Amino acid sequence: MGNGLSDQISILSSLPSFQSFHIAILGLDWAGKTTVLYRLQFDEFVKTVPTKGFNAEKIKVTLGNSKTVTFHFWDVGGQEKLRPLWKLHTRCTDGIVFVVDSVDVERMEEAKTELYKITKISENQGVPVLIVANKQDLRNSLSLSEIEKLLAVGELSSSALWHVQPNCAIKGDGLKEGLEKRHGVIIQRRKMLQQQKKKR
Ligand code: G3D
Ligand code: MG
Repeated sequence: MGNGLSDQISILSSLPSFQSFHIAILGLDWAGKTTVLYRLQFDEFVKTVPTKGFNAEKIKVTLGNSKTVTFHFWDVGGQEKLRPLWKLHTRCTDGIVFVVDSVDVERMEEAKTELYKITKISENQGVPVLIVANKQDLRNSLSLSEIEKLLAVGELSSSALWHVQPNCAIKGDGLKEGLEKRHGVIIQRRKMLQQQKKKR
């Protein structure tokens, strides 16, 4: 599910191969951010330890059309004391991946508050947001529509260009599918920003 520009934008072929994209991976502690990052990097489950600061990884991802795209991921710790760092890591970002724990009903309101806080700051207006509904393998996980409702994603600014992706970081790669869906929008936004810069 999503909003804004069509997911079908097919402008990937116009992307120079040297280009890389900055993506900030955010979300509450324990949501599964680091597991998601390592699943993407190693294509397997890697046991994590709590992130004290951040993990930065440059990863080449092969998207559906066999095009390989380089993403520079910043997985930033989600504990309350580390959340002020999020703003620094989203400076000039091409996209935000916001990971939520689909079974953590009690902290969904807190996740919503943080999601709103980070997407509402002026520098992040128009930044594509991929909301990863993680831990969908667990029996008591909330459905996508329940998560969308609890996070009130419909009330996010229309320019936030959000998309919600179901995921199980232990078994599969929902993040890759989600990135594929956001990639066209990310490229289009970068081109638009470059054109605006030239006009100045
Ligand atoms: P964080 O980086 O957001 O703080 P982590 O979270 O990646 O460290 O993961 C927190 C815990 O959630 C870990 O538990 C991890 O294995 C688990 N986890 C991450 N993704 C999934 C998932 O999709 N499904 C399930 N069932 N668990 C997941 P442990 O006990 O391994 O430390
Ligand atoms: Mg972590």
